[in-house]
Amino acid sequence: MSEVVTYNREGSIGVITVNYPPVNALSHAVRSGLVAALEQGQKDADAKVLLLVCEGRTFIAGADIREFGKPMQDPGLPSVVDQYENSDKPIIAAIHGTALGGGLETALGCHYRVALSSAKVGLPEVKLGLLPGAGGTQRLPRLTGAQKALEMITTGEFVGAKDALALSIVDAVEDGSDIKAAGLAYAQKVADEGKPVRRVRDLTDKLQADKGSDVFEQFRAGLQKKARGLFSPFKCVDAVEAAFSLPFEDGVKRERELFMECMESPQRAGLVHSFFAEREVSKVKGLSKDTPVRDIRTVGVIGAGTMGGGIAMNFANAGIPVTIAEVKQEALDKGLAVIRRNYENTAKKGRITQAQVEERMSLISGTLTYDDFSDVDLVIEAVFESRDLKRKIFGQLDDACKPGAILASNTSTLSIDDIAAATKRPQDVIGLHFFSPANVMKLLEIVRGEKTSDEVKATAMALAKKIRKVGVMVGNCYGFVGNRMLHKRGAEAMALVNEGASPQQVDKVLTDLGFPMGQFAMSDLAGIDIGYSIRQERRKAGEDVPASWMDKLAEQGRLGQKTQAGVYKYEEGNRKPIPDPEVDRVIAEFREEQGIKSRDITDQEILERCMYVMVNEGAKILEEGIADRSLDIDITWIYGYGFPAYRGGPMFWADQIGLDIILGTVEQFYDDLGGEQWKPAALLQKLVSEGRKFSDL
Ligand code: T1G
Repeated sequence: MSEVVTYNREGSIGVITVNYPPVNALSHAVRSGLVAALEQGQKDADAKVLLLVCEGRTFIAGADIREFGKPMQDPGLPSVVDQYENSDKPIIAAIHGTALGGGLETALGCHYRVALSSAKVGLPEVKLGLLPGAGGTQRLPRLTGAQKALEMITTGEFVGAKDALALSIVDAVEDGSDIKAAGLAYAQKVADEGKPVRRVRDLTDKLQADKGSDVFEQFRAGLQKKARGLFSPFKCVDAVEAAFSLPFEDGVKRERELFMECMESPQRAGLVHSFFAEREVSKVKGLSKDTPVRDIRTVGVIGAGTMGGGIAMNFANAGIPVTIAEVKQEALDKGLAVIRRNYENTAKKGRITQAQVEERMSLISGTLTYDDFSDVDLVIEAVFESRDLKRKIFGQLDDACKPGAILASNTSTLSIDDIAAATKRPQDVIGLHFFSPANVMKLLEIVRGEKTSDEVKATAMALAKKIRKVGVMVGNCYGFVGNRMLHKRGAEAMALVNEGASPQQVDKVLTDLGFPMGQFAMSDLAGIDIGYSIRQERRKAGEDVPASWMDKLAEQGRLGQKTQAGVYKYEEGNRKPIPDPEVDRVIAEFREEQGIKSRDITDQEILERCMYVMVNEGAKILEEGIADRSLDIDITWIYGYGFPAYRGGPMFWADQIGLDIILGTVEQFYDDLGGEQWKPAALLQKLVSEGRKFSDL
């Protein structure tokens, strides 16, 4: 008897129980156990109906993703689902938690479904680059019709129990939290009423209603924009369409063909890597589940500007009271007004209610003195990038805040160790680098200082989860992980334009790769003056930072979107970047001044120079221990800069290309172009010589 799936009878109800923590995923053991338990139930003459229920926090949450890419072992899930559907005794699935993917498909193979009101169901395979591969694309539309099935399957969004009831995905919803009691009661009702076996595959009325409609063409057209560059959403539509054009058996065959196409696509590999990497990043080297974590009940933020305001919103959203400190009442009032306006705009879009706007605003207060921080558990400094100012503030906070309060900086380029040295509590100092807009972007780079304690690191990681950020622990160096690699890409992009490419050609190569924005459109969004002042600061510090045509734009006051002109021009109230002949003139003038003879540059060269320089820098970041694993770099880029998750992040993407190819190209550029950024990373050379990948580290 399987120990992950058991069978026992309660009265006239045969109970099949799955118990495979953490989420009852359909591993080989679970699939085999389900078949064995079903056979027992079939043979049990005293069992009139069968009940499928799960222990732990959720009903089956899908196929076991850890088995992907390995040889599939029988029984495959489709055959398990078919065996349940072909049972001659009615089977009831009792759903709690999240019935997802193969979990929902298994429930759809049962004859009735009862769910707790807190439960959710969904077919999120598309988020892994797949499609429901155990009959979901054929059974779901038989219950919901084409439109809703297409929406659920191409977005992977979950549906709450009450909506699932309205869509006939479940047959009953029960309040309370005892799923077994709810399941037994419903099963008893089915037995008492002599309800028949009702196979979803035999339901056809919803199919008739949509037969011949153009819903599929309409959906494909809509996906062109929403699913730009993606593979599986379009296969999802093909599979659901088969339910309306083929008999069930043929439809399931068509689904299987399409599923295998998705399973073999590189996008599935990238998305599955991203799925696990997002969970692995929270497991930080040197920390464990036993590392103590401090309770963060109240927070202070210094600076009510764009970053400070956005940061404060994250805490209000999580129900944590936050006080913003400014030097002038006018700046404070302006900052609070911007926060309110952001919430009002979100409410206008229907994403939050007006009551939530007021509730969150009530959690945000302002002050002109650090005396109000005497009892806060955490302060996050978010003033502009001046070393002296930050050090002064941290000295003052050290005096104003209680012992044990954590002092964090949102700095994006300055040294956390240098800032910590301005206090007598370096063990309580850490970097919390938010990405703009801070209340939207999910990435939080958590920058450990030399002296930052494990308790403070663990507290920061736990806090990231609480404010719904993806926290990545990184070391302290110029630009940490994300910006350090971004600066290399930016320098290459500017050099490519110096040499003959246009900004829009460079940007298109990056958006074709899957980034939401190109390098220069992103500079315009952030403000060209930011890069300009960083380059000026580094020149002042004596670094050899080459002159740039972008300096000229900044000096002409073309700062980007905020001045309706930067690398691109912008029409009033429109963020769409428009190439500007004036910029072409500035670039041509700059080339002439510098004696540069421009040349045609291929898209491939742009791709290699912008992306391989990042991979090479990422290898150096790993060598230096600034990132512990290549997946930390992947997640930083996916959640901080929009690197397409279906490519798995820059290091996973490099693995797929082949590190030998990357290294050969880096060496060639080092010969041709020179520059520290093209010096091949020793780790890259080592991995190639050993035939290993970044993901092997
Ligand atoms: N397989 C293996 N492990 C899984 C898993 C899965 N499907 N889902 C979660 N885990 C692990 C996860 O790695 C973590 O492990 C722990 O469970 C808790 O997860 C044929 C082919 C269920 C909503 O896509 O959306 O079915 O880090 O931190 O925030 O058509 O996990 O503790 O070691 O995310 O409470 C379809 C994916 C698969 C669901 C819970 N199913 N999972 O969220 O916890 S494809 C999915 C989730 C499929 C069929 C096809 C979430 C969750 P560890 P967690 P959570």
